[in-house]
Amino acid sequence: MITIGTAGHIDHGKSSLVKALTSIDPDRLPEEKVRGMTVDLGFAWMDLPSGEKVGIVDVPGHEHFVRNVIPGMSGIDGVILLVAADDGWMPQTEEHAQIVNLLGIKDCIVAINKIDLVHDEEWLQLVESDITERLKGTLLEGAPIIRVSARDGAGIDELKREIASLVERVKADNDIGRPRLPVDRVFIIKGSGVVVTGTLLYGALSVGDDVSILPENLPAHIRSVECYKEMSQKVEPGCRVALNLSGIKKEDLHRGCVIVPVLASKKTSSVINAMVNVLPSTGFVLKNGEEVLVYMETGEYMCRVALMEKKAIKGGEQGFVQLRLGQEASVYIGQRLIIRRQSPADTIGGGVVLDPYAAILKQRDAEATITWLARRKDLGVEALILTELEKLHFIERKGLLSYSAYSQERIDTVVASLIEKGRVGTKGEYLFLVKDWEIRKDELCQLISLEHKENPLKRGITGTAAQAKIGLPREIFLIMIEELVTEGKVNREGDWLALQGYEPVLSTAQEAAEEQILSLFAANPFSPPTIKELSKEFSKNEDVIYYLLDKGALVQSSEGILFGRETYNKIKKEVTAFLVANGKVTIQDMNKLFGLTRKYSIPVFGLLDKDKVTRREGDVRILA
Ligand SMILES: Nc1nc2c(ncn2[C@@H]2O[C@H](COP(=O)(O)OP(=O)(O)OP(=O)(O)O)[C@@H](O)[C@H]2O)c(=O)[nH]1
Ligand SMILES: [Mg+2]
Repeated sequence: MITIGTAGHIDHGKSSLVKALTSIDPDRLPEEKVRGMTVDLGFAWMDLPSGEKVGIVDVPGHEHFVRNVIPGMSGIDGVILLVAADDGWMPQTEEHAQIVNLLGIKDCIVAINKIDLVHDEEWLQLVESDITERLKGTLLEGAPIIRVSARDGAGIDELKREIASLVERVKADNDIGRPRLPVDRVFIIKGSGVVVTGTLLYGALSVGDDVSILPENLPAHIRSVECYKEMSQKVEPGCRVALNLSGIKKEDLHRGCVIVPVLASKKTSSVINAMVNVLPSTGFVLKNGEEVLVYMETGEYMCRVALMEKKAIKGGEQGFVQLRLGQEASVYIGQRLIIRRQSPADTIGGGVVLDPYAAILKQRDAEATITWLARRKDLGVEALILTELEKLHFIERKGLLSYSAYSQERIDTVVASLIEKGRVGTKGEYLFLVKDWEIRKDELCQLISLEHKENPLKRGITGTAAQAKIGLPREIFLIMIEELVTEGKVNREGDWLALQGYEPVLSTAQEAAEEQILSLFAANPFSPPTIKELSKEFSKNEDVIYYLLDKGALVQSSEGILFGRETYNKIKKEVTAFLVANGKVTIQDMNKLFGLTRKYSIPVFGLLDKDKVTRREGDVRILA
């Protein structure tokens, strides 16, 4: 299914032509009827001889309402550009044609309307050649030109035939399984509730689907679906649709919302890198820091522009920019955008999103970012995959480029060929660049080595700390460690990671401190110090205390009391024997057995409980 739109200057007969084609008056607002002028989008549809239906979006021609034109053109595949025979090409003919071109709308028919008013063939030919000339160099170049009269019906059949062949031409496979409905209208129908309309893109939606409303990410449920006034179970992309939603209030919906299936992946962004073209005709120069209005699909966003390459982009030039939106938006790679300024209110350019989830640009990264974006410029799927992996390093297969206009199958096919070519690797659920794998493994070894250097008395680094520092997904981190262990590069003990063969090295002073500490514990086995006291006493060699704890030569209770390992093992052994013989052990028993005061018995019980030797029962301990 496809939807087409009208375009053209005010009063050139767009709405009249839609009515002549479809018998539906697209001007639905009372204000529009009174003023005889379209203010907001109108919708109609017609049947083709093939039986297929074509949706038509009618746009306003008045220069004040250009901001309503762009949402209407979002998602349409073809356009009828109207030029009144008596007026010829006018300012909004120009502006609309530019928008059509910037949005990359595939196909166009030019209709010269009101031919009933002009009987001068020479004049008509002049109008025609003017149009032909003006469309040169745009996507609209070479579009068929049909003479019509919406008033007396002349040429309407020919126009219908031309629309039918446009539909044939653009009929593309626009179902990539990633449905999104940019909302252009929200209203309430008595008895049914909230209804939203829009041109459905990229995938089908069905009755019963759970959806998210972006950018707010609110949940809703599709209660019923209508396509050209007919109820249906499922609607195909390209179609004008009306969805009746439950679970959401009208106030939470607005033009600019996007309805998508409930997904786990990224949904919105406010920092976008794009390629933009500045229109030659406006005399406008896009400067760094400029505040502009950006239109994407049916949304309008205040936005600040950061230029990457040069100080300014002049009319007729293009360049990479970063767009910082004033609010979150649902954006995908390849999405078209229009740029307008507020005063004077005119269209100054447009572009295409190359990275919807960009990091705030730092000047020192500009050059690398430009090179990276340049590789994406043509939006080829292979280049997108490679650049995406370069940026994110490790990506879960099912999430790769989920915010693009490529289907999962297409991406999978190209990934498979990249794996075959040895450029992309895969482990677990993840994909990565083959060259990245060894680099990251080296980085991991360097990280451990750095830890050895900074804390030579420590056993190494814990896996948790290493993973956080290196920033790898857990699954990949574990696979990488496993590989390093197998290769004999890393030694793993519990959660501790060390380079193979690493032994903590003590200086002479540290060795002396170690000896003093251990003899202190040997001298007072059952009235040992707390870690605080010990740290105070050995303040110059605090790390030796941690080294002894790491090594297991000292044991620390949760209260901070330290015991020598041998003493603790002796207590453990004797308490176990005592329990076997007596069934329970009390604080008094601990005093009798080891001369431990209450201050020490309670921490010892804590340690024994933790080691699953004992278990608390009232005031006594029993065997665990
Ligand atoms: N004589 C003649 N008048 C026409 C024709 N088509 C439209 N008109 C008249 O032109 C005026 C404007 O027509 P609309 O269809 O409202 O024009 P529009 O392009 O939709 O105008 P906006 O939506 O405001 O941009 C109306 O008075 C129409 O009756 C035509 O083919 N011949
Ligand atoms: Mg109109």
